[in-house]
Amino acid sequence: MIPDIFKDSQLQAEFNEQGFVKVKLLLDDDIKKLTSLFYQFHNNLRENAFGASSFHHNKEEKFLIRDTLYPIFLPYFNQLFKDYTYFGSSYLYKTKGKNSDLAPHQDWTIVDEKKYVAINIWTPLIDTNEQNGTLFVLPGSQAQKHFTLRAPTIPFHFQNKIEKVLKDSIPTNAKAGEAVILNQSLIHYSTPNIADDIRIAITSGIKTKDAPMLFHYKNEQNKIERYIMPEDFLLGFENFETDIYQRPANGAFVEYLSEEKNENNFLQKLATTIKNKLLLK
Ligand SMILES: O=C(O)CCC(=O)C(=O)O
Repeated sequence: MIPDIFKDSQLQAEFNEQGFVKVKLLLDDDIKKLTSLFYQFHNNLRENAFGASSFHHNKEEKFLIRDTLYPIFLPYFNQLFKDYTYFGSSYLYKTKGKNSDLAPHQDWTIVDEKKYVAINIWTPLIDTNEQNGTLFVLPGSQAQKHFTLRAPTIPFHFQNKIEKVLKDSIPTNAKAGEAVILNQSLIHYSTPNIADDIRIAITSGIKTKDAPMLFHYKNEQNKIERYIMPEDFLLGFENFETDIYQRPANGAFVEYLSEEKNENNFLQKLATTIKNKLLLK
C-alpha cells in the first residue's frame, strides 16, 4: 500500500484515479519574482528549443537555482502534502519554434513505485495553451495502474503505440501559477511553443518521506541495475545530455531487476474507460 501524500483526501482520490491533479499554487508576486530570477539565471537561452536549468554544466549554479526556488515553494507544498520529502526545483523553458516540443515520455523511476510515490509539480509562469507549449497528459497511465520501470537507458514503453497515446492525451492548459501535480510515471508530453513569448515553467520534485532515491541503468547484457543514489543526484550530472546514459558513478548498487512486460491491451482499455467517463459528464 502506497502511503497517501496529499493532505486533502479528495485531491488524493483524484490523483490516484487520474495520475494528476491541477491546483492553484503561486501568487502574482511569486510569479513576478520567479520570472525575474529565471532571466538572472539563464542568460544564454537556446533558440527554437526546449531548455532546462538541469542541462547547465555548472553544478554550483544548478544547486543555487534549487536553493533559491526551494523556500518559495516550500510553504505551498507544506499546505498541500504530508509525510513527504521535497528534493528540488528547476526551470523548464521553450523558446519560439517547432523544435521546442517534448515527445511523450514517463519520468524516470526514482523511487520503488511498489511502495512509494514520486511526483512532478509542474508550474508554468505564464498561461499555457496549445500554441505556447502546454503540457499534455494521458490520464490513468501511471505505474500504480500499469507498472513500468523507467530510465534514460530504457526506451519509452509505449513507443509502438504512440498514435494512441497522442490521440487519448488531454491538454492541461494551466494558468500562470497553477500547478499540474503529476505522478512521475504518468505519460506526458508538451507541444512546441509557436507563440512569441517564451514559455517558462518550474518543475519541482517530491516523494514519499524518506523513500530511498533510485536510478536504473540497463547494461550491455540488457539487465537492469538498480542503484541507491544521493538525494541531489538529479542536479549532479556534469553533462546532463550524455552522463544520464552512463552507469552512475556515485550510486550504490542494490540488485538486478527484470523488466515487467505485460501490456494486456492496457492502452486500449484505458482509452475506453476515459472516453466512457467523458461521455457521462
Ligand atoms: O516543460 C515541459 O514542457 C515538459 C515538462 C516535462 O515533461 C517534465 O517535467 O517531465
